[in-house]
Amino acid sequence: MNDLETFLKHVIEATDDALGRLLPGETVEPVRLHKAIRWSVFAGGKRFRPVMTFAVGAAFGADEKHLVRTAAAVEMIHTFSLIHDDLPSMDDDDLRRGKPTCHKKFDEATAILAGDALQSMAFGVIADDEYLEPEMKLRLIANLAAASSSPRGMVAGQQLDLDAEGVDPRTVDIEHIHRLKTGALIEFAGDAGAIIGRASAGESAAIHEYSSQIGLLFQITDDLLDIRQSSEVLGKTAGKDVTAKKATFPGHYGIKEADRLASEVHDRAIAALDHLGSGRGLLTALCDHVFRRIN
Ligand code: GRG
Repeated sequence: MNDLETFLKHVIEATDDALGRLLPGETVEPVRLHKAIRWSVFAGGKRFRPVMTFAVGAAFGADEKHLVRTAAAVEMIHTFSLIHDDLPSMDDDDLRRGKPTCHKKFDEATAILAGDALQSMAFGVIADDEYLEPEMKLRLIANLAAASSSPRGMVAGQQLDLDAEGVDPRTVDIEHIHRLKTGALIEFAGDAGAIIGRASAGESAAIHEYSSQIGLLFQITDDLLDIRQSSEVLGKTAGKDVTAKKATFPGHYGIKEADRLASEVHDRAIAALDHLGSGRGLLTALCDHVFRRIN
């Protein structure tokens, strides 16, 4: 196992351990709701947003115990978004993380409530962090609220994405949609590592640029994988973007140009790290990993 693989495995374990402790147990009433929450959270995600927080935090020497609650909180918001995105009124998907989606396994009302609860819990998890100072927690909570909502965050991006379905791709600002829908939360995850690691203003700006490019790269590679990879490997229904007439990078630019764009965005993310001194090895490896990812 190389250094990055060891790091990714460690973040998954640390995040899952925290989530296991922070989420209500399956025997706590209402049992159906807590079973649904745990079903979706522990269905086997890559924990990429926690990885961003841990990797950036590590670059600035942050202690893991200062990072783990924020990492768990961002994963709660992400899982909430996946549960709601899969609902019949949105993407109407049966498969997520290789398992039946929350509304398929349980029912639609329970899936809506599971997402709602996860969203609110995330903010409480940061507010109750015993290791972070109140001012830092407020900054993290305000940033997470903006990144996950509207007009500059994930919910705004989801609305724009729904509005763009079936519309002539040439008339759609695809980069803007995905910078909000997928990018904003990944950007938050990176920025949070810099906040907790007490990065300087210059370092924080470099990390913001890096995280923003990684968020975009993550979505471009996601769109390309939707075309190239099997449902089995992805753990979700492959090829869905084309059938649902979604606004995607390959749909907008063609596959060859989307590949070229991914390479350009990868290089921009690496270039952003030029402004950082030491500790950028892991961040460079992470960027390469997103560029070459297979799921
Ligand atoms: C419903 C409020 C609301 C928002 C939904 C992020 C999002 C907005 C929906 C997810 C749908 C989707 C497939 C987006 C494309 C990129 C993406 C975020 C993929 C899923 O994230 P991964 O690959 O998933 O990190 P895992 O399962 O590994 O956590």
